[in-house]
Order: sequence, then structure tokens, then C-alpha cells
Amino acid sequence: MLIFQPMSDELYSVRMHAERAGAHLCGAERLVSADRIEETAAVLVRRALVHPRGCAEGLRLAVDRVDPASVVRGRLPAVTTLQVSDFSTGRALAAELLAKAGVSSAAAVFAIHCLARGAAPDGRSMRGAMLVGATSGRRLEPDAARGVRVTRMDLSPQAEERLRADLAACGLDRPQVREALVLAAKVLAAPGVVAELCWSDDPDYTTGYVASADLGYVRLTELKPAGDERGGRVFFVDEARVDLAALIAFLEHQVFLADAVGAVYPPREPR
Ligand code: PML
Repeated sequence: MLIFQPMSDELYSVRMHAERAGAHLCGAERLVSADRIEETAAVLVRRALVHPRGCAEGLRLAVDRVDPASVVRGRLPAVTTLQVSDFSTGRALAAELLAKAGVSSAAAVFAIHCLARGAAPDGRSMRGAMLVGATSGRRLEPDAARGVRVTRMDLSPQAEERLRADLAACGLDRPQVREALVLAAKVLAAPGVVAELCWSDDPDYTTGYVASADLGYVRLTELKPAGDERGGRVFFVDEARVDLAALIAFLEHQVFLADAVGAVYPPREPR
């Protein structure tokens, strides 16, 4: 039994990782005050039990106290949604957006190809993200099967309330959007990251996004065919100035709390 004796301003990182058939099924996490640990753990466990790809067969839950002084605070990027008719159009648009963000065409094409065919060596999705040189298109993550896992991030309760209202006004208040947005905010705050490309490995979820400091978080409604379980994340890095060890340490361990939100624009057709 876990017994916590919390101080009032303390935060706890609550993280869940579930497996099925020997492979990663899903993961989720929150940063919460002590009085919300129990309900948060129950919500995360339930999520693993009712996952669209089946009920979890194994599940790990971790709860760790976070030193409030160590938390990096940041702002969510603005959200734009571009409605595209099919995944080929979505991927072509993603490549254009990545070019605007400073990613070479070779790197963008390579990254899209990797996510489409399954970026892990066995052709499945990776649990973590790929790191790709924004100019060379070289893969830089130390372990191509594991990738780099972004953890220990969340929204403050005030930012969450504001974000949910703004997303709801555009018909977008879903956990997938909220969680990906927080993750993108942390990734864009990481030293040396130029842009991110993501689409889900959930077979029912075809929307993905490109994010960069200047573009914000640009959702593309179709980035893969429905039913496809292959997806993942690519972080494009500036090879000339990135310190890979520092970047990976930030992404995997630095606690990040978004306490301000950006604008949320209604879905529209691309111009
Ligand atoms: C969104 O609709 O904005 C979220 C897209 C990415 C979802 C990523 C995931 O579910 O793993």
C-alpha cells in the first residue's frame, strides 16, 4: 500500500504504461496534487482496460513526488486544424509545413516514410520517438527500437480549464488533442528541436500534426489510412547545435507544466 504524507504545494507524477501481446499498448500520465493521486491512477488504469486495440494484459503504474522548484513552465502552441480529404494530401501538406519550419525535403520524406512503414526495426510502431537531423535526415536516437520517450508533463488546472473550453468551442475537446498538445509544447521547449511530426498508432485515429515554434500546432485531419496501426513521432533536431544527451535528458526526465494556452482556431480547408 502507498502512503503519502504530502505538503500542500507538492506535485506528483502519475504514469501508466500498458502492454498487450508482449508489445506496448498505451501510456498516459498526469502531474497532480496529492489529493488527486488516487482518482488519477483509477482514470489511467481504466484507460488501459478499455483501449481500442484491446484490454491491457499487463500494466505498470508509477507515482513519484516532484520538487516544485525543478518544474519548467511553458505555454501551449496555438492550434490550427486543416481538413484534408485523404492521407496522401495530408502527408504532402505535412512535408510543406516541415519545409517552412526549416526541415529539409530529404529529412521530411525520410521521416514520413519511416512512420508509414513502422519505424521500429521489426516494422512495428516505436513506443518512443525518432530523433532525425533536420538537414541530413539521419536518425540520431541511440536505440532505434525504443526511441526517446517524452514523460513528466501536464497542464496546470487553470490552463486545462481554459484549453478545454477553447477546444470545445471548435468541437475538439478530446484527450488525444489535449495530451498531444502538452507533449508538443514540451518538445518545442526542448533544446535543439526544430519541429515535430506525429500521427497516432491508434487504428481509429487518422489525425496527426506538425508543430514548430513559428507554425504552432497544425493538425492535419488525415495522415494515415483508417485501420492502420502504424504511427509515432519524429523530433527534427538542429544537428549543428544540439547536445543529444542534454536533449534526451530534458525530454525523458525534465518535469514540464504548461500553465498558459495559445489560441485555438476553428477547423478549415488548407489555403
Ligand atoms: C490531435 O488530434 O490533435 C492529436 C493527434 C495525435 C495523436 C497522437 C496519439 O494519439 O498518439
